[in-house]
Amino acid sequence: MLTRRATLMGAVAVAAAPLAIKASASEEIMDTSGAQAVDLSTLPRRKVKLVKPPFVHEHEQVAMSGPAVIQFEMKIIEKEVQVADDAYLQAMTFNGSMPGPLMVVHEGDYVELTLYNPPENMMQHNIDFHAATGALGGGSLTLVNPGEKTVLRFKATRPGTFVYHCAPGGPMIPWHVVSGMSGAIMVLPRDGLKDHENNPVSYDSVYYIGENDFYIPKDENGEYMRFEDAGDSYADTLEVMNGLIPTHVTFNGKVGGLTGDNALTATQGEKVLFVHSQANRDSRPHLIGGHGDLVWETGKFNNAPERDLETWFIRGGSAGAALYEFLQPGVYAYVNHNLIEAVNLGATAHVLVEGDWNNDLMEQVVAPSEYDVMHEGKTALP
Ligand SMILES: [Cu+2]
Repeated sequence: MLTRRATLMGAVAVAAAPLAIKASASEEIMDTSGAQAVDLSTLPRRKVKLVKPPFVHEHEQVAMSGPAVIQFEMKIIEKEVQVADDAYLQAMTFNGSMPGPLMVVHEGDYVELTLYNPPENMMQHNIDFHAATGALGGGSLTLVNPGEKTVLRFKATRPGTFVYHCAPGGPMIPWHVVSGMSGAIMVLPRDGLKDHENNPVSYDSVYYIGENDFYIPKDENGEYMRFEDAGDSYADTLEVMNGLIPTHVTFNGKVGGLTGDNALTATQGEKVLFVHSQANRDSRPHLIGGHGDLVWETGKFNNAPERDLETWFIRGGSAGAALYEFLQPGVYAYVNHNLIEAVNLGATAHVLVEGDWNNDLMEQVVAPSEYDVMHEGKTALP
């Protein structure tokens, strides 16, 4: 029988052969068996089924009862995913989606996650919750080999939006993250969100936009390479990763993941909360034709939201939240306002908004038309 550590290194060797992967501190398995037991038997327990982003499971904005143990399940799925018309990724995912699902709880609740690593997977995985305290965010208590499951419980002590991601140690950490293994949790204050003056504020709907940067290698003909499995893709992918220039920057796991048939929808007057996460790289969301009415740029609800933002900054390894009431109908583009990333690399979503045009906010006074070049336009220049 192999020791756990031996199994761990074995799995890494299979995954990354022929590269030698050095053990790092983050691969230590934490022993908490001597700790005093806690009794949560009096707390209610609630099972919540996670849904695929950009959608978010049903939840109360203001908690109607006291703290509970909220039980979630996630399955790690390794599979090839088409991330653009001409590009495929050997993806590693939480629940099969990139990003993984958004979990919503309230401050003071206990998050209890059962994490499955099915036997058909090749890699070891774990989960590091930025919302959690200790043991590398749970990473050193959740390392699961293929065929194993683990249950982690942590207390959600800080309200806000937080990233979670896989972090199985050493160079496996960035690789698993840029292979798709990240998501977010939203810990709401028990009495709900507050505006800049500490007045209660609510949203009519919420979308979770997970941004991913991918590093897909090209062959000698300039075509994106496809691989047998994740292990097969590692060496070539690492070379692109270490150049720090992504080949794709996507919302919802693929170029066009939230446009066309997959576009988001809203109606005039609807207040939409956009939760935006990026586990690895900085981003700068911007809603073209709209604003962030209230923006928790760093995503932490104990801090007052900023108002009227044109663009906000999501630090790599964080999740932020922006609330906007749509005032005009039409197609809005929600982009990463590095416009190269938005237009050429994929970081664009569309929001289709129904309603009646408000000429007071904007009016097309003269439609584009030819003008009299001899007589018009003279006063435009100084
Ligand atoms: Cu992983």
